[in-house]
Amino acid sequence: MSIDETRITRAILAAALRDWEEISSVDVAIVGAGPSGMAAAYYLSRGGLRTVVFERRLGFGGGIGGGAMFLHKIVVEPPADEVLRDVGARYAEVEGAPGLLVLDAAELMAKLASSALDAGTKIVHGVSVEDVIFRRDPLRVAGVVVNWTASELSGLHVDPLFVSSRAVVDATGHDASVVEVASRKVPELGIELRGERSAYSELSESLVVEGAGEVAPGLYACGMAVARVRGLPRMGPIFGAMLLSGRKVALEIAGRLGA
Ligand code: 48F
Repeated sequence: MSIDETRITRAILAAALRDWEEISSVDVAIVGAGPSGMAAAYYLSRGGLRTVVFERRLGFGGGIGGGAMFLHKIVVEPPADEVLRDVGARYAEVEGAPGLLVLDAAELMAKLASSALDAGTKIVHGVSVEDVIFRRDPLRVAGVVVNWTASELSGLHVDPLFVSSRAVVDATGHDASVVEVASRKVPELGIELRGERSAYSELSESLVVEGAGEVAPGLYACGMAVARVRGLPRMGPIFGAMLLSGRKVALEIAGRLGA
Protein backbone atom coordinates (compact mmCIF):
# COMPACT_ATOMS: atom_id res chain seq x y z
CA MET A 1 0.00 0.00 0.00
CA SER A 2 1.38 3.39 -0.87
CA ILE A 3 0.61 6.22 1.50
CA ASP A 4 0.92 9.22 -0.68
CA GLU A 5 0.23 12.74 0.66
CA THR A 6 -1.66 13.76 -2.45
CA ARG A 7 -3.97 10.78 -2.06
CA ILE A 8 -4.60 11.63 1.58
CA THR A 9 -5.58 15.18 0.63
CA ARG A 10 -7.76 14.07 -2.27
CA ALA A 11 -9.51 11.40 -0.17
CA ILE A 12 -10.44 14.00 2.43
CA LEU A 13 -11.49 16.62 -0.09
CA ALA A 14 -13.66 14.23 -2.07
CA ALA A 15 -15.39 12.78 1.01
CA ALA A 16 -15.91 16.16 2.68
CA LEU A 17 -17.28 17.80 -0.46
CA ARG A 18 -19.63 14.85 -1.05
CA ASP A 19 -20.94 15.33 2.49
CA TRP A 20 -21.32 19.09 2.13
CA GLU A 21 -23.26 18.63 -1.09
CA GLU A 22 -25.68 16.39 0.83
CA ILE A 23 -25.77 18.65 3.87
CA SER A 24 -26.57 21.75 1.79
CA SER A 25 -30.22 20.68 1.75
CA VAL A 26 -31.62 18.55 4.57
CA ASP A 27 -34.88 17.91 6.35
CA VAL A 28 -33.68 19.25 9.70
CA ALA A 29 -30.72 21.44 10.69
CA ILE A 30 -29.97 21.30 14.42
CA VAL A 31 -27.73 23.93 15.94
CA GLY A 32 -25.73 22.64 18.91
CA ALA A 33 -24.52 19.16 19.90
CA GLY A 34 -25.48 19.48 23.56
CA PRO A 35 -27.89 17.07 25.27
CA SER A 36 -31.07 18.52 23.79
CA GLY A 37 -29.67 18.80 20.26
CA MET A 38 -28.28 15.27 20.25
CA ALA A 39 -31.47 13.79 21.71
CA ALA A 40 -33.46 15.60 19.00
CA ALA A 41 -31.03 14.38 16.34
CA TYR A 42 -31.27 10.78 17.50
CA TYR A 43 -35.08 10.68 17.38
CA LEU A 44 -35.30 12.61 14.10
CA SER A 45 -32.82 10.30 12.37
CA ARG A 46 -34.44 7.24 13.87
CA GLY A 47 -37.68 8.51 12.33
CA GLY A 48 -36.05 8.63 8.89
CA LEU A 49 -35.48 12.39 8.54
CA ARG A 50 -32.22 13.65 7.00
CA THR A 51 -30.67 15.48 9.93
CA VAL A 52 -27.48 17.47 10.37
CA VAL A 53 -26.08 18.93 13.60
CA PHE A 54 -23.76 21.94 13.42
CA GLU A 55 -21.56 22.31 16.48
CA ARG A 56 -19.33 25.32 16.96
CA ARG A 57 -16.82 23.44 19.11
CA LEU A 58 -14.72 20.36 18.34
CA GLY A 59 -16.60 17.96 20.58
CA PHE A 60 -19.96 16.63 21.70
CA GLY A 61 -22.03 17.23 24.73
CA GLY A 62 -22.28 20.99 25.32
CA GLY A 63 -22.81 21.48 29.03
CA ILE A 64 -22.76 17.77 29.87
CA GLY A 65 -18.97 17.52 29.92
CA GLY A 66 -18.45 19.91 32.79
CA GLY A 67 -20.80 17.83 34.95
CA ALA A 68 -21.68 19.89 38.01
CA MET A 69 -18.89 22.31 38.87
CA PHE A 70 -16.46 19.88 37.17
CA LEU A 71 -17.68 16.90 39.20
CA HIS A 72 -18.18 14.27 36.52
CA LYS A 73 -21.75 13.27 37.35
CA ILE A 74 -25.14 14.57 36.32
CA VAL A 75 -28.66 13.86 37.47
CA VAL A 76 -31.75 12.88 35.49
CA GLU A 77 -35.31 12.22 36.60
CA PRO A 78 -38.05 10.02 35.14
CA PRO A 79 -39.45 9.84 32.55
CA ALA A 80 -36.10 10.87 30.99
CA ASP A 81 -34.81 7.40 31.90
CA GLU A 82 -36.70 6.29 28.76
CA VAL A 83 -34.22 8.33 26.68
CA LEU A 84 -31.28 6.92 28.66
CA ARG A 85 -32.45 3.39 27.89
CA ASP A 86 -33.05 4.24 24.20
CA VAL A 87 -29.43 5.38 23.82
CA GLY A 88 -28.02 2.68 26.12
CA ALA A 89 -26.68 5.01 28.84
CA ARG A 90 -26.25 3.34 32.25
CA TYR A 91 -27.51 5.04 35.39
CA ALA A 92 -28.09 4.35 39.08
CA GLU A 93 -30.81 5.34 41.50
CA VAL A 94 -29.80 7.88 44.14
CA GLU A 95 -29.93 6.53 47.66
CA GLY A 96 -32.33 8.52 49.80
CA ALA A 97 -33.65 10.53 46.81
CA PRO A 98 -36.33 8.46 45.11
CA GLY A 99 -36.95 9.62 41.55
CA LEU A 100 -33.42 10.88 40.99
CA LEU A 101 -31.01 8.98 38.76
CA VAL A 102 -27.31 9.68 38.54
CA LEU A 103 -24.89 8.91 35.70
CA ASP A 104 -21.47 9.72 34.35
CA ALA A 105 -21.29 12.84 32.21
CA ALA A 106 -18.94 11.05 29.80
CA GLU A 107 -21.35 8.13 29.43
CA LEU A 108 -24.22 10.41 28.46
CA MET A 109 -22.14 12.41 25.97
CA ALA A 110 -20.75 9.32 24.28
CA LYS A 111 -23.99 7.36 24.14
CA LEU A 112 -26.06 10.28 22.83
CA ALA A 113 -23.50 10.98 20.14
CA SER A 114 -23.01 7.39 19.05
CA SER A 115 -26.76 6.72 19.02
CA ALA A 116 -27.43 9.80 16.89
CA LEU A 117 -24.61 8.85 14.50
CA ASP A 118 -25.76 5.23 14.28
CA ALA A 119 -29.29 6.40 13.52
CA GLY A 120 -27.92 8.40 10.57
CA THR A 121 -27.31 11.92 11.90
CA LYS A 122 -24.44 13.85 10.34
CA ILE A 123 -22.56 15.88 12.97
CA VAL A 124 -20.22 18.59 11.72
CA HIS A 125 -17.81 20.17 14.20
CA GLY A 126 -16.17 23.56 14.09
CA VAL A 127 -19.11 25.13 12.27
CA SER A 128 -21.08 28.03 13.75
CA VAL A 129 -24.54 29.06 12.69
CA GLU A 130 -24.50 32.83 12.39
CA ASP A 131 -27.90 33.55 10.83
CA VAL A 132 -31.05 32.03 9.37
CA ILE A 133 -32.48 31.93 5.86
CA PHE A 134 -36.08 33.18 5.66
CA ARG A 135 -38.82 33.13 3.04
CA ARG A 136 -42.10 34.99 2.49
CA ASP A 137 -45.43 33.57 1.23
CA PRO A 138 -45.64 31.84 3.58
CA LEU A 139 -43.31 33.56 6.05
CA ARG A 140 -40.94 30.96 7.50
CA VAL A 141 -37.40 30.06 8.51
CA ALA A 142 -36.00 27.98 5.67
CA GLY A 143 -32.46 27.11 6.75
CA VAL A 144 -29.27 28.38 8.36
CA VAL A 145 -26.23 30.45 7.44
CA VAL A 146 -23.01 28.70 8.43
CA ASN A 147 -19.36 29.58 8.75
CA TRP A 148 -16.24 28.03 10.21
CA THR A 149 -15.93 28.84 13.90
CA ALA A 150 -12.27 29.53 13.10
CA SER A 151 -13.20 32.39 10.79
CA GLU A 152 -15.54 33.79 13.43
CA LEU A 153 -12.69 33.67 15.97
CA SER A 154 -10.14 35.15 13.58
CA GLY A 155 -12.21 38.30 13.09
CA LEU A 156 -11.57 38.09 9.34
CA HIS A 157 -14.45 38.93 7.06
CA VAL A 158 -15.23 35.57 5.42
CA ASP A 159 -18.57 35.16 3.71
CA PRO A 160 -20.61 32.15 4.84
CA LEU A 161 -22.43 29.28 3.10
CA PHE A 162 -26.10 28.32 3.23
CA VAL A 163 -27.91 25.18 4.32
CA SER A 164 -31.58 24.84 3.36
CA SER A 165 -33.81 22.83 5.63
CA ARG A 166 -37.48 22.14 6.21
CA ALA A 167 -36.96 22.78 9.92
CA VAL A 168 -34.30 24.48 12.05
CA VAL A 169 -33.81 23.53 15.71
CA ASP A 170 -32.17 25.96 18.13
CA ALA A 171 -30.37 23.72 20.64
CA THR A 172 -27.72 26.33 21.45
CA GLY A 173 -28.37 26.33 25.20
CA HIS A 174 -28.63 29.42 27.38
CA ASP A 175 -27.86 31.80 24.48
CA ALA A 176 -30.71 30.69 22.19
CA SER A 177 -28.53 32.33 19.57
CA VAL A 178 -30.49 31.18 16.52
CA VAL A 179 -33.83 32.37 17.87
CA GLU A 180 -32.11 35.56 18.96
CA VAL A 181 -30.76 36.38 15.51
CA ALA A 182 -34.09 35.49 13.87
CA SER A 183 -35.99 37.73 16.31
CA ARG A 184 -33.65 40.64 15.56
CA LYS A 185 -33.20 40.27 11.81
CA VAL A 186 -36.63 38.96 10.79
CA PRO A 187 -38.88 41.08 13.02
CA GLU A 188 -41.98 40.10 11.04
CA LEU A 189 -41.67 36.63 12.63
CA GLY A 190 -42.87 38.35 15.81
CA ILE A 191 -40.57 36.40 18.14
CA GLU A 192 -40.33 37.76 21.67
CA LEU A 193 -37.29 36.71 23.72
CA ARG A 194 -38.36 36.84 27.33
CA GLY A 195 -34.99 36.01 28.95
CA GLU A 196 -33.90 33.24 31.30
CA ARG A 197 -34.74 33.53 35.00
CA SER A 198 -32.92 32.43 38.17
CA ALA A 199 -32.80 28.84 39.40
CA TYR A 200 -35.96 26.90 40.25
CA SER A 201 -35.08 23.37 39.17
CA GLU A 202 -38.35 21.51 39.64
CA LEU A 203 -40.45 24.17 37.95
CA SER A 204 -38.02 24.60 35.10
CA GLU A 205 -37.74 20.88 34.42
CA SER A 206 -41.43 20.66 33.58
CA LEU A 207 -41.81 24.10 31.91
CA VAL A 208 -38.86 23.61 29.54
CA VAL A 209 -40.40 20.42 28.20
CA GLU A 210 -43.82 22.06 28.00
CA GLY A 211 -42.39 25.10 26.19
CA ALA A 212 -40.23 23.16 23.72
CA GLY A 213 -41.52 23.29 20.18
CA GLU A 214 -42.13 25.71 17.35
CA VAL A 215 -41.10 29.31 18.03
CA ALA A 216 -41.90 30.61 14.54
CA PRO A 217 -42.78 28.81 11.30
CA GLY A 218 -39.90 26.43 10.57
CA LEU A 219 -37.96 27.36 13.74
CA TYR A 220 -38.02 25.19 16.86
CA ALA A 221 -36.31 25.40 20.26
CA CYS A 222 -35.33 22.71 22.76
CA GLY A 223 -33.15 22.57 25.87
CA MET A 224 -32.10 25.74 27.66
CA ALA A 225 -32.86 27.82 24.57
CA VAL A 226 -36.50 27.32 25.59
CA ALA A 227 -35.80 29.02 28.94
CA ARG A 228 -34.43 32.14 27.26
CA VAL A 229 -37.22 32.29 24.71
CA ARG A 230 -40.11 31.64 27.10
CA GLY A 231 -38.77 33.41 30.23
CA LEU A 232 -38.28 30.26 32.34
CA PRO A 233 -35.97 29.55 35.31
CA ARG A 234 -32.69 27.65 34.98
CA MET A 235 -32.29 24.25 36.61
CA GLY A 236 -28.56 23.46 36.94
CA PRO A 237 -27.06 19.98 36.53
CA ILE A 238 -30.31 18.04 36.16
CA PHE A 239 -30.71 16.98 32.53
CA GLY A 240 -34.11 15.31 32.22
CA ALA A 241 -35.70 18.31 30.51
CA MET A 242 -32.81 18.55 28.05
CA LEU A 243 -33.38 15.00 26.84
CA LEU A 244 -37.17 15.14 26.93
CA SER A 245 -37.43 18.53 25.19
CA GLY A 246 -35.13 17.23 22.42
CA ARG A 247 -37.32 14.17 22.01
CA LYS A 248 -40.49 16.29 22.06
CA VAL A 249 -39.25 18.64 19.34
CA ALA A 250 -38.16 15.67 17.21
CA LEU A 251 -41.58 14.05 17.43
CA GLU A 252 -43.31 17.37 16.67
CA ILE A 253 -41.16 17.95 13.59
CA ALA A 254 -41.57 14.35 12.44
CA GLY A 255 -45.33 14.78 12.73
CA ARG A 256 -45.27 18.00 10.70
CA LEU A 257 -42.90 16.74 8.04
CA GLY A 258 -44.74 13.48 7.76
CA ALA A 259 -41.96 11.09 8.76
O1 48F B 1 -25.30 24.41 26.26
P1 48F B 1 -25.75 23.09 25.77
O2 48F B 1 -25.39 21.89 26.55
O3 48F B 1 -27.33 23.20 25.50
P2 48F B 1 -28.60 22.34 25.97
O4 48F B 1 -28.74 21.14 25.10
O5 48F B 1 -28.22 21.83 27.44
C1 48F B 1 -28.02 22.72 28.49
C2 48F B 1 -27.26 21.99 29.59
O6 48F B 1 -26.00 21.58 29.10
C3 48F B 1 -27.03 22.83 30.85
C4 48F B 1 -28.24 23.14 31.66
C5 48F B 1 -29.35 22.19 31.86
O7 48F B 1 -29.08 21.20 32.72
O8 48F B 1 -28.35 24.22 32.19
O9 48F B 1 -26.41 24.05 30.49
O10 48F B 1 -29.72 23.28 26.06
O11 48F B 1 -25.21 22.86 24.30
C6 48F B 1 -25.33 23.86 23.31
C7 48F B 1 -24.30 23.57 22.24
O12 48F B 1 -24.53 24.47 21.16
C8 48F B 1 -23.30 24.94 20.66
C9 48F B 1 -22.40 25.04 21.90
O13 48F B 1 -21.04 25.00 21.54
C10 48F B 1 -22.86 23.83 22.69
O14 48F B 1 -22.10 22.67 22.39
N1 48F B 1 -23.57 26.23 20.01
C11 48F B 1 -24.00 27.37 20.60
N2 48F B 1 -24.22 28.33 19.71
C12 48F B 1 -23.91 27.79 18.49
C13 48F B 1 -23.49 26.45 18.69
C14 48F B 1 -23.93 28.28 17.14
N3 48F B 1 -24.33 29.52 16.86
N4 48F B 1 -23.54 27.46 16.15
C15 48F B 1 -23.14 26.18 16.41
N5 48F B 1 -23.12 25.66 17.68
